Amino acid sequence: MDTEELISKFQIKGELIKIKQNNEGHINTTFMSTFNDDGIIKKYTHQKINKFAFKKPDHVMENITNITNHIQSKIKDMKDKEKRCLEVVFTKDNKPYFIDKNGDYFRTYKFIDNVRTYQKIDNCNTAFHLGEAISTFQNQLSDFDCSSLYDTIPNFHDMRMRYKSFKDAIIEDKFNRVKLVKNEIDYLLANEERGYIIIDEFKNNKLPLRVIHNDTKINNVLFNCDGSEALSVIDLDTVMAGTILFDTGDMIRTATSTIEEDDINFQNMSLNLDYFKSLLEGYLSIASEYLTKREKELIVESGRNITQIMAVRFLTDYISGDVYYSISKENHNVDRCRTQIAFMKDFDKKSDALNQIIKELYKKLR
Ligand code: ADP
Ligand code: GN1
Ligand code: MG
Repeated sequence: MDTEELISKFQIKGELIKIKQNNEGHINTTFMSTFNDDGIIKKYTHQKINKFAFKKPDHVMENITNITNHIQSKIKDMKDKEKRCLEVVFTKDNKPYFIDKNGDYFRTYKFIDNVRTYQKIDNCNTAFHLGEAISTFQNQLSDFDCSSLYDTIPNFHDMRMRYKSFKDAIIEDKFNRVKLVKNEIDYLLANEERGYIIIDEFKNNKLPLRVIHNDTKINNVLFNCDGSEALSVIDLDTVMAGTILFDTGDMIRTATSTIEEDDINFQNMSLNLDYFKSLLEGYLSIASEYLTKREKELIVESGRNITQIMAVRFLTDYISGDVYYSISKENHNVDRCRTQIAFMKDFDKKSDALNQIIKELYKKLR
């Protein structure tokens, strides 16, 4: 079935003018369409849901329709409300997805226009707004019932499970790649125990269960065109119950890195302390109201922790033959892993400074 025919399954009026692919994400296949509806231009986002990552796309879509309805009810009186939350477009037979003859699931959202994403932050204000957007999102879902959410990827940020898969892949070494990434493997194995701090506390109920996004990387946040406001958090496939530290961690990882995740010059990777300060200022301006003492204590660690889980996941994927993340060049997953390791190393060098910054922020907020 071609793209045009797929799009025709959804409740969209008008004449199709253009289709364009978007390659920003690593998981779903995304394309945008433009329609002319009686002289009015309307745009949509269409995605093939990655069935390798999401075994039950119908659960993903049930979560997303419930979450977006919940958020929409909270923003209905706000300016630019159509830019502040994704809106699912249903099929002509009123389903949130269409299944083609191969069993693939497709969904449609209204395209949020006149916005931009960042692959990396280039000033403190943007970092502040990103932090604010993540806590706004968490806050909007703070009264959403966790138990009604499906686990769309079970054990998604479970470091123990990720290390198990990593070690299994090393033993299997299906593609004879282990010898090519010996240094990276050694570094990650040497850091294994520290990586378990957050997941173990979470499993021992020392950290509250909350509705979290689970993929708060910077290009999953839409900003207005001049970057002066972060409007919405998108990519809701992994919204599940978990610890909020997974979100703070991924936001710190992606908003404070000085180079992109897959830059081959990994030696240029470092953590920008000014962006860290602004990001946390924005985040805590809302989140300090609801975080527990222990969550606050672990925020800095969460940045290192999520970076570590990414390094482990990228390297596992490389060793397993690049089956999970989309890649566009040879060794793409190794490049990604190397930037993450470089970030962890710089993080350790700056650990005192990071703790000092957060201590001062908490003092100011008291
Ligand atoms: P993936 O899971 O593959 O990361 P995303 O849902 O994040 O897929 O979508 C990929 C990219 O498409 C986003 O980073 C964003 O640039 C763009 N995008 C997705 N949905 C919308 C939307 N409704 N409006 C505008 N841009 C969107
Ligand atoms: C994937 O879907 P995307 O590109 O926003 C991944 C995240 C990783 C990220 C690393 C469902 O995010 O967990 O942090 O790549 N999403 C999934 O860039 O695995
Ligand atoms: Mg994404």
